[in-house]
Amino acid sequence: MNLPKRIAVLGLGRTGRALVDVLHGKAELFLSEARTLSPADREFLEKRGVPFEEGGHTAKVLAADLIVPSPGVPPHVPVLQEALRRKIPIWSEIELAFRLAEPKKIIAVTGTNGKSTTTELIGAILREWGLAPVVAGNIGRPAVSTIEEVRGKPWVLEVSSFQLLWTESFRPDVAVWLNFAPDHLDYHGHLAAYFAAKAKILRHQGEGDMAVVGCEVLALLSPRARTQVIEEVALPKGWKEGLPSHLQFDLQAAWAAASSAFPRFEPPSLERLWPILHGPHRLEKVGEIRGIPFIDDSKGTNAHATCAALRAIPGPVVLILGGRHKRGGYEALAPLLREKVRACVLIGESQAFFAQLLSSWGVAFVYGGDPLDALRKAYELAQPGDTVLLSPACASFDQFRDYAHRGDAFKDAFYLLKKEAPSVP
Ligand code: UMA
Repeated sequence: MNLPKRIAVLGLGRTGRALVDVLHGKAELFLSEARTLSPADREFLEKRGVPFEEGGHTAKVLAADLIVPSPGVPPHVPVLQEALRRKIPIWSEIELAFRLAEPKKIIAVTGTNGKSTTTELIGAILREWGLAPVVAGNIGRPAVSTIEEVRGKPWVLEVSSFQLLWTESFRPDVAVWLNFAPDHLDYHGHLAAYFAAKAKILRHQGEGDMAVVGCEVLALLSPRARTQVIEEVALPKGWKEGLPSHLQFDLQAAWAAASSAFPRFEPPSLERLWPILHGPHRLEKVGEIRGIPFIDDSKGTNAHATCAALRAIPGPVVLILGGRHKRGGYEALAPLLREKVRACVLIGESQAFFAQLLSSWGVAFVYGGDPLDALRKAYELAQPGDTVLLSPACASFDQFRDYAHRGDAFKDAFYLLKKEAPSVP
């Protein structure tokens, strides 16, 4: 593919850096960043001879033939709106990577909940088959930084709605769309826009491709590709025994995707996938204090995920909730909170938002401070037979680098609380 002559990259996070690394010397680059750059950022750009602006996106961006915004740049920023008006092409890094790479096959995974686990499971199954897959995308490694590595190999990509939004030809051989529930309304503006962005994972597929979709997605659209419904996928013999029900769905999706992309392989032993199924920050049991289990579900960044976590826990729950909320979609939590949650401990910048919601639902709550304070309060509220659950239904960026950082901070706090527990009333 011939690259456009002048490319403007918005944002210098993981995606921006990967784009600069891959594109410098191949196009005239311009980097535009909303925050003030650190000395290390400046050095990074200067070393590569890339001109830049910081502290905001100005009209300089509009001199480009192509704009590649980082996923975190919302579509309503004025410079993108103006670029749309002027018909300057805007591609996500996924679209660009798709056009540049020559993989053997692409399996892409999206969904409101469970996409990282499913992506990792697919990667692990393909690895067991000796296919040397390259796993990238929203999972943490920009796709564009893997275009050399993936030549002739399977590409397993986690793709978010932010990345799908600015695609115009992205066509995976196998598209997995797990589920759909309100999320990221702060970014997309409204539910239909979030849905439309996600739907782009299926948009360019044809009859020769495969769509692996959950029931709730199929209820909303009919894929053009051959379709497998995740809930109907039969797991290989022996995989179901001892498998907690909340993990079954992701495994069904992963098996359907892997086996339809590469049909002639025998299923690996489930034990090989165990470390992923029991990975950190998703319903991970951290420990117990005087018989009260503490569960880290920091991956629960939206109401849909928190509902799944609450359903997976048998008894009453003290729930640690809050962070950067997504402006809506929380109504789904109301029945489960009323039924299962003894009280919530509210954390992060959304305390007032949830205080209002929970009051209107008649759910008890207290305010928590830092992780140790929040855990202390949760522990004080918990009664024998209860579980303390961190499943915040919110993004972590108000206080933490990401959900893993949040989960780790709470784990550290758990060990401190355990030390002081004898003196906790
Ligand atoms: N920035 C601007 N202008 C803006 C907004 C942000 O210049 O209007 C700048 C910020 O100042 C910052 C940079 O953009 O310097 C950050 O870009 P980014 O937020 O896109 O972050 P990256 O480091 O590039 O990480 C992104 C994804 N982040 C988001 O979607 C918010 C990562 O997903 C992904 O792993 C990475 O690309 C590699 O593909 C994270 C995520 O939270 C894990 N994803 C959401 C989710 O899973 O729910 C979608």
